[in-house]
Amino acid sequence: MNTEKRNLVLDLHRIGALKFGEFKLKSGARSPFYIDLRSIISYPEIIKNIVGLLKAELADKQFDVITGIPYTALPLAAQVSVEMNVPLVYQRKEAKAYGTGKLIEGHFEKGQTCLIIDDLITTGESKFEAAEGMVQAGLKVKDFVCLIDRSYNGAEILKTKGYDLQSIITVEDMLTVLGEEGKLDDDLAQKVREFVGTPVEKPQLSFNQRMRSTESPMTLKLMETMLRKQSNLVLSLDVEGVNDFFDILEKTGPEIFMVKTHVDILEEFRGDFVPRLKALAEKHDFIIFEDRKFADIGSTVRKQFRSGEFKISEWAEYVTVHMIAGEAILDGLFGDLDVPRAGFLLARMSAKGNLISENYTRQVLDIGKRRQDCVAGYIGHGANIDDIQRFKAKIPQNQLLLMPGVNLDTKGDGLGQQYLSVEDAIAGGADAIIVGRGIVASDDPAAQAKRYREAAWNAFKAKIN
Ligand code: 5BU
Repeated sequence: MNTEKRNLVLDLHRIGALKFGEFKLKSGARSPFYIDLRSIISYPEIIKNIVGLLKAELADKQFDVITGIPYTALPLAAQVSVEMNVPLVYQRKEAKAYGTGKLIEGHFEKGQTCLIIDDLITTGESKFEAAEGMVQAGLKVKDFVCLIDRSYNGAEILKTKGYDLQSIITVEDMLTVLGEEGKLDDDLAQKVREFVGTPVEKPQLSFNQRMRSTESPMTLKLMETMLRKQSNLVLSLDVEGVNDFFDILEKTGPEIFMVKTHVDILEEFRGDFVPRLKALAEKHDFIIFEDRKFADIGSTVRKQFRSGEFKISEWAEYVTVHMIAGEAILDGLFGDLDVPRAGFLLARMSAKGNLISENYTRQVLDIGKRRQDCVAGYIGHGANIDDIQRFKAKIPQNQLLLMPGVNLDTKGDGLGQQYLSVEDAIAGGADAIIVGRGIVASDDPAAQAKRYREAAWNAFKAKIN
């Protein structure tokens, strides 16, 4: 480690930007150290040193514009921009509500490459969000440079989306320098090493532990049914004919723990539809889930859920909900209802080119986590196992991830649907798979349902044990 880096560690420690002891993190976890670089702007000498280190790191990289993630890294990037004569851009925290409404400030051309500077990397999440904003604005992103890497495997995580990460100093560098200078004792340094050596993801709980930590009866009901039926297969029964509907459901009922309907696809919705559906659900012990994808203001969705021809709330215990209209949709749907009902929030979609962003997904998960009273889990998808795992790590373990867009025999349907294999879906972290045409469009739905159930349940069992 060169003198500049050693000095940086010592300076940061001296000004209290690196602290050791016991700290409670936002997540509730306890950490033996704490890094807060916000105050460095008040120390021009330290900034000068950092900018020198950044310039050395950037010397061999290709980029047309540069940015720093607000707030801490933005003044650093500004200084680097001036000294290296590279234009600066930056991303607003919120899009402007008036004027141009643009998210990125500064002049650039579409197709240019933007290098992103940040102060710290822990999970990589804020890096993905920053990159996404730049990419949406037409810039390319390849390299990230962080001042301090305090992550377990940040570079690997960024690599899952093709980004390269360079860091100026690591936690190990800090421990070495401070140890050598007599500013940190060995025990504390060891605690920090152990802490950082623990992946940021929470330890994976067993399914039983997850059930014990689930307070919502509606989520528990799903988990119990899965275990009782030894199935994590949801049948997506999108057929027009009522006779076909019941014929397939009678044959596949033993294999599934839940049926997902699109009731508005049926050619006729006769008076006996609901009693017949409920009778079959009782006979084969499965749950009824209507994929209505509510998306309007609270007052409207309340009527859509409870009134009209279908009176969905009377027979579907679970429904899907888009969060585009904000949290009040949950009160509209589930408030003042005399039967227990819950929703699955659409956190990610399987459709090609869908407009859901990382940022949107995170906000959906934030709401769902707060509203476990009426949110049983999420509908999600991903490009590959790594991508799904990263998404799954953000979902509370006492809620469920259901994954549509699963097919064992084909990759797509020519209308934008993108399929994953059962193995990839479960390995990524899906708790249950939703399968439609893989079963419904076959000549032998019963045999296909068995095939999907076995593949999904075996993969799931191997994982949860
Ligand atoms: P398929 O026949 O297995 O492609 O049917 C998938 C079902 O899941 C279908 O009912 C869709 O409406 C539903 N779905 C989906 O495919 N992808 C999504 O992102 C969401 C729902 Br949300």
